[in-house]
Parts: sequence; structure tokens; C-alpha cells
Amino acid sequence: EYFPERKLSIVSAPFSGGQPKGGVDKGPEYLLGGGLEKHLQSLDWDTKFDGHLEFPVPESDEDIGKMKRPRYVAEASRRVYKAVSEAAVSGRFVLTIGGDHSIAVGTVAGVREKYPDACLIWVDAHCDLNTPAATDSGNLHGCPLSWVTGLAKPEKDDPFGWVPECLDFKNLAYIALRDVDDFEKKMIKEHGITAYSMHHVDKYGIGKVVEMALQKVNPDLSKPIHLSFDVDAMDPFFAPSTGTPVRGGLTWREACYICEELAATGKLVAMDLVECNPALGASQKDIDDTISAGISLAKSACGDTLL
Ligand code: 5AB
Ligand code: MN
Ligand code: MN
Ligand code: MN
Repeated sequence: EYFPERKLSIVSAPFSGGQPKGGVDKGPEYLLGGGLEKHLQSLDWDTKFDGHLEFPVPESDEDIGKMKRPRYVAEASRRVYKAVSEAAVSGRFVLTIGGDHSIAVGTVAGVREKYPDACLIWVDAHCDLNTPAATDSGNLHGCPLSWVTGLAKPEKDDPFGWVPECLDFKNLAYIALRDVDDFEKKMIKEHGITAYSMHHVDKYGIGKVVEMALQKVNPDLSKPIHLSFDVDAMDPFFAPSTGTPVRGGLTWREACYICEELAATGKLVAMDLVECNPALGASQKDIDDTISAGISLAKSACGDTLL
């Protein structure tokens, strides 16, 4: 058991520079406003929240190749990296709230500072594995895993030069995929990455999929687990307020189940909760639903057993 004293840090990363839509930087405010801390405290966690990280906007930030806002994103994720590694090293469970998924460059690197062998369960409609050369959109929230896995090799003076190559493909498992770019499909095959799409969720059921994912990347549960949860993994019916919604996703319960099951291993050391965008959605209800879904995921990951 990693956290007998149930101490937890909330790292707030209100960042939107990894994609073009405003509002995802308001995710943390809404999650906290929705009572996130209180809910975790009611599960007996001692929560520490030291305010929102700040991300300086560079004076000029020309595209580098296809990369949009490369300096802004690289510096933001470096700040997330520092905050996350500090929280992890202090012996607390680290809950990082975003923000767009580009901040995972920082969470993945930060968590591995304390837990170098941690496996990563990436729950998302997307793989977020594009390299700067392969990305079609140039949006860096679609690329975070390329640097930490070493797939992308920063050149000299590249703003992402700070990123350590810290994640082995054998420690990565995807769940809920359904919008995967050709390059990413190729990488999954070439590197033998563990990947369960919605097809697998339908075929085997979510219980079996989580079991198989753990069997692949953490067979005897000897390693710590880092969960990176993009709310667009859920079906837009449950989490409509997100930047890149894709139909045919996880139900509310399937999404919570993943978190519950990982919590039950006793090996979960960190969670990212990203891509809640309260500026999107057709109504107040869409926003409220997305925020409550996010809070439920965090509660599930923090050991809410329902009974
Ligand atoms: B998210 C796409 N693969 O690279 C790209 O929401 C989508 O963090 C990326 O998963 C979605 O632009 C990034 C088409
Ligand atoms: Mn996504
Ligand atoms: Mn994502
Ligand atoms: Mn998205």
C-alpha cells in the first residue's frame, strides 16, 4: 500500500495551448467548484491544493515544422513536470487536473521521477502518440506520448529538449480507443503496444479488458500504476463538454469501473483528469454532466467502492 496516510496533492494545470479551443483552461476551476476536494476528503483523503499553476505566454512562438505553440506547450509541460514530480516525491498521491492533454508530457515525466518503472494506463478515444513530424493537426495535445517514449527525438534547441525518455512501450496500455491516426496504428503494430479499442470493450466487456490490460503491462502487480484519463474516452452522451468528442465511447459506469479497478490494486499512484471544457456543450446541463463525470472518475480512482 502506497498511501497509508491517504495524503493527496491536487496539481491544477489550467492550460489550453495544446489545442485551438478556448475554455479547457477553465476545467480545473469547474472541477474544484463542483466540490472535488470535498468529495475526496469525504473518502478520507488529506488533500493539498496550493493553487493553479501559471503558464507564461512566450513573446513570440512561431510554428516549428507542424507544431503549433511549441514553446508555450513545452514550458507549460515543464512546469507541470516540476509540480508533479515534487508532489510524487513528497509521498502523496498526485491528481493532476487539466487542461488539455499536452500537459501529460509533464505528468508522465513527473510521476516517473519518483516511480521510474510505473506503468501507464491511457484511457482516451485517441492515442496521443503523434510525433511532431507525423501530426496532421499540429495540435500538441495529440502528441504528448511521442516525447516521453522517445518516438520523437528533439533536435538541438528544440523546446521539448528537456523531456526525458522515460516510458517504455511495454509499460503502456490504451483503453477506449476509437479515433486513431494511421501513423499511430502503425506505431501500435510496430512496437507491440497494448491497445484495447471500443471494439474490445464491446467484445469482452470492460471487466475483462481491464484485467487483460493489467495482465500485459503489470502481470504480478509489482509496478506502480499511473492513470491518464481523457474525458473524451467517455461517450459524448455522458461527457459532451470536451474538445474532440467521438461517438461510441465508454458509458459512465465503464469509465468509473476502470478507475475503481485500478484503485483496488493498491498500486495506483497518480491520475490525470484532462480535457473537460466548460466552454463547450449545448447547455448548462452538458457542462454539469461533464464536470460531475470527471469528479466521479476522480472519486473512483481514490477508492470510492460504492458500498
Ligand atoms: B486528445 C488527433 N489525433 O493529433 C490529432 O483529446 C486528435 O488529447 C488528438 O486525445 C486528440 O490532432 C488529442 C486527430
Ligand atoms: Mn482524446
Ligand atoms: Mn487525450
Ligand atoms: Mn479531446
